[in-house]
Amino acid sequence: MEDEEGPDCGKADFVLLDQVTMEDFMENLKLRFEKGRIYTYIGEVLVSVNPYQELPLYGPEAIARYQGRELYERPPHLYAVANAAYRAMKRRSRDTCIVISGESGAGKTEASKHIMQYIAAVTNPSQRAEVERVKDVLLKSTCVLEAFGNARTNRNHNSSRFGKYMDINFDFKGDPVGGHIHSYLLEKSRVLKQHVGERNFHAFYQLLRGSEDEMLRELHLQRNPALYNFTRQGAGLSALETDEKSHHQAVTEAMRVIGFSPEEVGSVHRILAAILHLGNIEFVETEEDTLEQGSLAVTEEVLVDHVAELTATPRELVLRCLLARTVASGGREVIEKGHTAAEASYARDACAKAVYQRLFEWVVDRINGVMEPRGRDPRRDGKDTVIGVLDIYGFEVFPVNSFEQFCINYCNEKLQQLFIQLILKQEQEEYEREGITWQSVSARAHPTRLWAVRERAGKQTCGGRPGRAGAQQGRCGRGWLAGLGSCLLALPQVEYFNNATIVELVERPHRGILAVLDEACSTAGPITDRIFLQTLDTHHRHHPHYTSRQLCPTDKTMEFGRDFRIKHYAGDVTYSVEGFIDKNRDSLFQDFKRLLYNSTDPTLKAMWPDGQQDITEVTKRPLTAGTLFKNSMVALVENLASKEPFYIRCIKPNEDKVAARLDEGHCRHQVAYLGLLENVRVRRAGFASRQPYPRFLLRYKMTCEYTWPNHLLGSDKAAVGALLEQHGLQGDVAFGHSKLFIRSPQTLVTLEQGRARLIPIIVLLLQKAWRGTL
Ligand code: AD9
Ligand code: MG
Repeated sequence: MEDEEGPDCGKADFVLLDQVTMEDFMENLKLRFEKGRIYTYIGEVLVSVNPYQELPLYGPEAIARYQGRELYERPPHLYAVANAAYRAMKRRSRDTCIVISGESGAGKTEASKHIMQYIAAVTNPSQRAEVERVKDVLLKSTCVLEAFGNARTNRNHNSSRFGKYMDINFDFKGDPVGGHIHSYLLEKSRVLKQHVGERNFHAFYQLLRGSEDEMLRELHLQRNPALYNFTRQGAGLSALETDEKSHHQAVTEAMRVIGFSPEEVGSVHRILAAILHLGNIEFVETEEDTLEQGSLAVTEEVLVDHVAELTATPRELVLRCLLARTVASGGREVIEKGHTAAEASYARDACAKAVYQRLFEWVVDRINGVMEPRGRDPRRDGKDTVIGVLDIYGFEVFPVNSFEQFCINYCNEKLQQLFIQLILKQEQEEYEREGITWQSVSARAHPTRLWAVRERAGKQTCGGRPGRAGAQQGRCGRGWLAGLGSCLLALPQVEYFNNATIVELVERPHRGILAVLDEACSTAGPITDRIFLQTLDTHHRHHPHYTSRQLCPTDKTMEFGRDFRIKHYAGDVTYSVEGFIDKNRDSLFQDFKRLLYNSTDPTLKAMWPDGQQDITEVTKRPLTAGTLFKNSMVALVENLASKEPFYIRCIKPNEDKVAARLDEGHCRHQVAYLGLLENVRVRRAGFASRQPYPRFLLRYKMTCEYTWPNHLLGSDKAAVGALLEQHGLQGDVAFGHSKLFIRSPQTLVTLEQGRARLIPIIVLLLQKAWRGTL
């Protein structure tokens, strides 16, 4: 593959580095980036650096070059990983998944789109109509989800503000026959508030700037986003030069192709408009105290008219929901309690957020309904296999971090755990499949564990003891025939940080941060974020990954009674507890739910099934946002763990989103917290390289008299044995059923050098033969 890339492009696989140090790693990453080689492997893990410019790497021709090839046959690429996941799924009928991780702006969503495009391009050669339909929906769904779930942030102009996991179902022919999207934790607080320079979700601006005049009139909207509280705060309006109108058309067209009816699209637009009007409603305390409304009034009644009209609900009820709430006061008795202005503003905001969230979830459900595999009978059609693609928010640290960052960073801890487990497990499984016995001293000490993993001062080690490898090599080295059987190897230890303790800190029953938060939320009477923080301090005062100003009074970077800090695997993050309880409760007055359930707009009504209940029937406390998120993370990790994983680790080259600039400090940090060096070490500790016998022969057969130009040794495996024996390299390899496992990168280097010496001679001979002068 390096031949194809050109001579000075560095190592296409970090495993081949001479030494595994941060310096060597960065040097290779930088060299490759400068040459436009944004992809590099660590074994089967793909490291990708966002180029922030269009590179000629994608499209039908590039897809054709990767289609059906083995991972290492071509230069590292997303297409190669997509192809490997697809082939693994097809060959072994095993579910696979592609986990894409990295910080905001590192290129995860773009990567997921290239993967989808690859899969769409290489499937359905027979052009079956149903499969084409599914592919269309899969591709078009991205555009719709981005409109509703993405926003401009300071770190990324098209930042996904939700996590996305998409399953694609394949039939026995390997054609996509359906799919399912799971979305995680939409950042709905963005509907109300945006930081300086940021924007609300794209859908609002697309509606305002992209709609025809007549439609805007019908929605009682004006074109200028600066006229609406929810779209003017971040002032990131004019900075974006994209053509909102064409986006609006593209999204509307995508919705049509997916199967949204014109009525549904109309409802979606009306709901967005209603949210914008809702955001402009203000409250004033009045002198008069009317029986219906207490002493509160809205400043612009016409806005209430608009909200009522657009949500197809009675105006008086909308007004009542905004100004008061009904409370069950024991038994079936119900009383109405007027809001203060502050309570009314809070209720309005809660309603706006909830309406947007339900809209987003409805859009996802609607797409899922269309993608559900149709008319499939497992007895007749066989079981579908699945490729899952995970594009989920990366680790986040802002000047002020709240409940959302806490959840996002917890999600990253979970995924990091999975990465540690899977990378080890995957290696183990491949050895088993290939009939190579893995054995290490510590593994025997802990027979229940797949790999030997030992805790040492917060670090863990995997593999056996150094020194045994030499002994094992000796055993393999008695002759290539001896090596053809199973081969015992023990591996040097690789240290890596196991973050299980941080995951525990967050999710442990009763004492974990989420459990303490839930308990605070269920406490009757006034409970403050500050009390929640005090309870955390009591429970975790000795935890090595937890601290607060109370526990560490000299640390002035935290505020008393407001901040706690978690030492995450990716770095320290200080969280402000302000709003934690409220965001975790995530409650909306039942009056709003009932109001919207009773809408005469069937689309809106369908989003509020829980509005059926009367306030007196609402007895059960709904699960909190934190618990729901934790449950969804546990389910996600279980799901991923059941599949064969492929990893894409995305790196953001600089903070300024500029092309062709790789800031070393910025990248080093990402390389460190993504655990990439450990990944290289684990890979090298086992086998640096593995190759199917035919491919190995194809590449190196010219270096051995028994194999060039063709061998007569019965099998490719035997021929590879002869080749290695001739080079005296047989001690450094293990022979699997179908693959050769090469332990040290040096062996590969020796073979490569031998090949490089011979190639000019062979070319010369071929040229002479061609000219007939031989
Ligand atoms: V976030 O967590 O959703 O905020 P992502 O998803 O990691 O983030 P995204 O894929 O949206 O980042 O990439 C950010 C921007 O980088 C894109 O809008 C492109 O302008 C740019 N980008 C990313 N990958 C590529 C690429 N392969 N080629 C060219 C790219 N530009
Ligand atoms: Mg994204």
